[in-house]
Amino acid sequence: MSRLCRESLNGARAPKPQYDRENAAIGIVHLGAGAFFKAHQAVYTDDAMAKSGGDWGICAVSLNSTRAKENLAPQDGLYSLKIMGEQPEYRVIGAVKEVLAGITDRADVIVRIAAHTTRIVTLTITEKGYCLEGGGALDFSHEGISSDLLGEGLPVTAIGVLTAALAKRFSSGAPSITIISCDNVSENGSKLRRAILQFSARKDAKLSAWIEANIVFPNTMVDSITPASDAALLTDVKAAIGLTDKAPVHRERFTDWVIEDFDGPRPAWDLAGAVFAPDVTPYEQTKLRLVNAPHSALTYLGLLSGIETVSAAMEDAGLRDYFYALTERELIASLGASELIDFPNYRDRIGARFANKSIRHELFQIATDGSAKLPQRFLPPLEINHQAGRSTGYTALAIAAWMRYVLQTLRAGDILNDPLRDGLAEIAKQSSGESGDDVRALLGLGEIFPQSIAGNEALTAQIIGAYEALKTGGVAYALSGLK
Ligand code: CS2
Repeated sequence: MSRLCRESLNGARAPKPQYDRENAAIGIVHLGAGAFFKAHQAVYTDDAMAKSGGDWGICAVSLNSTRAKENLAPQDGLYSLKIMGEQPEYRVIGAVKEVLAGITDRADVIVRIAAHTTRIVTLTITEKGYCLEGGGALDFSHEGISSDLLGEGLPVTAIGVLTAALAKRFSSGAPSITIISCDNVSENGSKLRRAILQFSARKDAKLSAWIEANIVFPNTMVDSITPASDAALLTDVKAAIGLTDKAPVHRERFTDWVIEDFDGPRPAWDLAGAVFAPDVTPYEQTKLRLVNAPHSALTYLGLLSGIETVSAAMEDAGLRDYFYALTERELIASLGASELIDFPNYRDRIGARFANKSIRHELFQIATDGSAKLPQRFLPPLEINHQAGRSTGYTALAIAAWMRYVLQTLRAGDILNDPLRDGLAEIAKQSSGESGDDVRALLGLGEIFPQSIAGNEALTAQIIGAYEALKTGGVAYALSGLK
């Protein structure tokens, strides 16, 4: 069977790009060419070009792997999107016009971002890609950051690559560019801006002042459940569109994108359903607390119960009740009042999205990089509720479940994908295994837990209690202890 590509596109049995793809020039560079980008921002851009054209082709870059390029370049950037549901739908997305791999094409990536025709950079580099320390500032002790600062050879981190490209734009008098973080990090744009300003200040004070005055980093909220692509998806897509596609993605039908409004050229993303808002904070906080936090909580409790997917976790009566109680008593409670968002209704929609059996969303996937996700997801509600004298036991159990999962996995010699893996493995080896020792050792990781939590005896005792309950009686027992 032929492979999906420019020549075979007409024969695809699925809706195709509805714009003059051949003549749409590249106006966007995206860092982090993974499934989420392909299922979310690239689809909005595809729709925006279909509605109102424009030179908004995307150069998709994966900084640390060559896989996206290997799979997408032979397809001329084309790939299929499957919308999961009882009646799945397929379409071919054409917004990606060029694919680069940081490992082999680093100089080209910098040139592409610096090109005068590039007006937007978007990023999905995951939490750890920002190289931030616990307080949200740039971590200068990060290996990649310190080597990028030394400046021998081309930069390896996203922060280094962006700064190098901005330096070129500065010296060549390129028009303004907007840099849009699309990761699940609270105040993602502000944090990226701060990291780039801190980094560039150490390189070149004039460059840093120019970035500060000229480059905008809007905050955003992104949402759409996108399970990793698997072999079954490749088979489905082949049967549906009649062509081989080695780079398809699948996601739920629901999708959401709120972008802090900015001056500057952009695709008609609003016509594609995105919302430009003066302040993204309420949307972003609600999403992190009511989608991502319960996602991670169900993940660790689910994995400890031998459950594999989010929908299976929602079928377990104990975990389903826990989802509703955690969100109601602690996560919604921590958000305060809102005139913009109806929290219970929002939460109920999340409950339905999580329970959707047409989506096989592996808990193992969500467990990836737990140490970088946990501070975004669990710590703000824990602290806010603790200070307000409200319930914290449900969130404390989620943290204890992460601890238990991490140490159990490492002690069993199983795979743990985490940027702090080495430090965590050291704790797994050194700690006595007694609940108080395990929990205190993990709370001592300053990259994750601020002193306000690690040094708080009441919260520490609560997490130790939950950890002990998980250890001695398992998940059902720990859940039964929640009041
Ligand atoms: C998930 C997210 O893997 C994870 O950590 O919580 O990817 C989640 O599916 C998306 O943010 C939903 O928009």
